[in-house]
Amino acid sequence: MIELHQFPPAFGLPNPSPFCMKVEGLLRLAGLPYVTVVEDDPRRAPLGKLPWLLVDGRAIADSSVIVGFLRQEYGFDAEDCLDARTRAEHRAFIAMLEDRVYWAGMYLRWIDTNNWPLVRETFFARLPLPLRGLVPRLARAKVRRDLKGQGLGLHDGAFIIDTAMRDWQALSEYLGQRPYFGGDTPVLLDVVALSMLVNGLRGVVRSPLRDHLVADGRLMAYAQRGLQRVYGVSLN
Ligand SMILES: N[C@@H](CCC(=O)N[C@@H](CS)C(=O)NCC(=O)O)C(=O)O
Repeated sequence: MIELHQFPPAFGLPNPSPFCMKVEGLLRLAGLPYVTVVEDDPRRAPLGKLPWLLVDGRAIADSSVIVGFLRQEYGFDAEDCLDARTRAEHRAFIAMLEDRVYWAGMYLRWIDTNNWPLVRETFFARLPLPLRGLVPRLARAKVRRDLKGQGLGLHDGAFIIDTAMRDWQALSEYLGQRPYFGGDTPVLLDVVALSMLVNGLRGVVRSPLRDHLVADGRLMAYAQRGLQRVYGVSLN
């Protein structure tokens, strides 16, 4: 049996982590049975991040390693309907989403003062009282450091939001009138984009980026359609 180690659900989403949602979405598309093991502290994970899988005593950490594992172990390739050129384009969009758009989302949730109180409340309210002040402060400082290391965090909020807006605009154009990036069927890029998109819409109280996403009818319809198709839930 596959054990999926991930954060508990939050913000009315299957998961507040786009990477956890990605792996759960892939397992669902593959039709593989799995059980979820909820973890709150990523420091205990094999690579210090969630999600990871435990399969017959083997730990497989990092969503992109998991993609390769599912292909090798179960013959599941979430891109097998794509030609080589389209796979190459999707690879570039996945990198944009995971290596940049994700970090804009981290900025909005963890650093932007409009959203931080909700995030602190959601993730840390159950901590015992003496830790409830300290742990969120340390976690926020780590996100600030990580954001600087990534590079986006060296800029102000306006630049970060504008960058992510342009990225979503590019993705919306690329989707065009198709139901999914895979055409009629969701593929790997869909799972990544949907996970990132719904996390940009929920768990963020206020931001011009969220307003931009809400105003893009194509992306909103895509989010509804995809969430229902891949995760069996709707975006309330
Ligand atoms: N490259 C990893 C990224 C996973 C990741 O960034 N997970 C975040 C949650 S969305 C995490 O566990 N962060 C904890 C930390 O950095 O301390 C993957 O694809 O799985």
